[in-house]
Amino acid sequence: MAVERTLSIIKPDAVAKNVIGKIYTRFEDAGLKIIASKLVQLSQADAEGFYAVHKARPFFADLVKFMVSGPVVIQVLEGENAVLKHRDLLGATNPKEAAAGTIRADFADSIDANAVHGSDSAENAANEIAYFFASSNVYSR
Ligand code: RTP
Ligand code: MG
Repeated sequence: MAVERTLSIIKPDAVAKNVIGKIYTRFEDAGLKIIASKLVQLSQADAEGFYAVHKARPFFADLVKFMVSGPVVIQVLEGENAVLKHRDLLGATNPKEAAAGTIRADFADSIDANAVHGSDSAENAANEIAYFFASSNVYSR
């Protein structure tokens, strides 16, 4: 199994609930290393650029509005099969459909406020990581 990197964002709802540490513990317990991390308030342009792939979708405006509604925590996770492993930890996009014990089942309220973003492929992960972090601020270990 290849060592991969993925981009993870703890969204405003989970930051507001004060569960950053609980979510980080789940990553660490699954063998994912946090190799870059920052707490930031995204601008409208940051959020629109990040979600540009969803620009034509009906939920785009609400998604961007939600992502700028408060600070987020952005991290790069590294480990074997990191992209899929992280998405398995998150569970289904809609928390009502997320399996018991997943992050979204335990911490998310709705399909909009669904606690954490995760890259959906290694290729998209590389682009998303570069969008938020200079390579000099990613510390593989
Ligand atoms: P994410 O990108 O946040 O990890 O979530 P995902 O891959 O599971 O879902 P995606 O299809 O990429 O959608 C991005 C985010 O948009 C919101 N969404 N709302 N109202 C809706 O039908 C709808 N569909 C998606 C969700 O917050 C989702 O995480
Ligand atoms: Mg997605």
